[in-house]
Amino acid sequence: MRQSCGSQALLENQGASTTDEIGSDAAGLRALNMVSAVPRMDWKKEEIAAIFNAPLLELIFAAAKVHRECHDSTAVQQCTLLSIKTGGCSEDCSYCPQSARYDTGVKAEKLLDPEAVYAAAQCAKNAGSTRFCMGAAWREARDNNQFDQVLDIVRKVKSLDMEVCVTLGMLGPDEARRLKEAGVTAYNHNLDTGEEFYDKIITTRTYQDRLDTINNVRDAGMSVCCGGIVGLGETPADRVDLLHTLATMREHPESVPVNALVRVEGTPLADQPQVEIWEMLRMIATARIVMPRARVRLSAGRLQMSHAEQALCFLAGASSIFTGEKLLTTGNPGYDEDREMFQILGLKTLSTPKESTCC
Ligand code: SAM
Ligand code: DTB
Ligand code: SF4
Repeated sequence: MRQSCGSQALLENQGASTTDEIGSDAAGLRALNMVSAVPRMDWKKEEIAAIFNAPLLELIFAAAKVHRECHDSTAVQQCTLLSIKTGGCSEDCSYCPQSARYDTGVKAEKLLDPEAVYAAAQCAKNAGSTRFCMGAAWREARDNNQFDQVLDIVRKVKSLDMEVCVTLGMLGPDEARRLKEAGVTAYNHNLDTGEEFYDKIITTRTYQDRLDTINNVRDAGMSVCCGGIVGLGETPADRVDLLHTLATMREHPESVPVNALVRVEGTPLADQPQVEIWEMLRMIATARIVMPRARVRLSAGRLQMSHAEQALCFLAGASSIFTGEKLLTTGNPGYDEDREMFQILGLKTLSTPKESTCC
């Protein structure tokens, strides 16, 4: 009698047939059996749904295999965030403490001066960060004096020889070109959630606006950092929608932040239930499988996770984190705590982008 092993055995034990329903364990196991580390942009939504809904430990195992084929799984990039222009934002993103429409206690501040930003970036570099990401609570970047100041800041931070990322809201082609010329490596602009659910969360800009910005970023030659948030009240199908949009872009984003909603008092989403680790793991593992070369970033929400939970996220394919005591306005584990976690887990800091042995 033929011996079968691994998920093939599981499949056979379940008597899987080609008529299995999408979302069944058998369909999931079959989808995992077909996974490869070669990037594809022709994913069908049903294929991603089957992977996303596969038995969790098998999903993590499949993602871990892809991760090891495409990346050095012992290296995790540290990326440090700084809010260079905090609060007072005109937009109505329901999760965001920086919207002027919600009473969250976050005050509108002026753009930081280049010296202060440079000092923070230097500090981040000394602590092991190789990427510095600067955020502004703006609807969009406009051709004005404030934007010129951001360009000065970018030039200064670039001199530290770090990857420079900015997230300034919507971006037109000219502003994108000028950011690239000033030395920006990557632009972060999230889709946040699936297209169908999107208008329950934000009404002041459309999904298409976001896609247009991402295209402008790519056309200007910057790398695209684009992901979303888990825990907004979306269904698993909405999460699959988001992953499908990302994984069928003409090029996969170079980095994919997966945020767990940070529930902030005063925002419309303050009373959402806490995101469960299992939900984050499904999202990270599926992102790893459908976008094998991307840096999948375990982003907001780490303060609520134990080291053991974060270890599972790294196993499932997360290859980057935000470091430092603050994200933009909310808390994050400090450098010392992360250093301890890296030591326990045998992880090292990704020292240069080249160290990621992409297939
Ligand atoms: N204003 C710019 C924009 O919206 O693109 C840049 C900054 S904005 C704060 C960047 C991203 O942070 C958002 O798109 C969202 O994905 C994430 N974010 C904001 N508030 C969050 C929260 N409370 N929990 C999790 N992620 C959040
Ligand atoms: C991303 O996807 N997450 C980061 C970064 N990109 C800009 C922001 C998280 C913000 C969490 C809420 C706050 O600290 O204000
Ligand atoms: Fe403004 Fe960005 Fe917050 Fe939306 S996510 S309210 S655009 S700062």
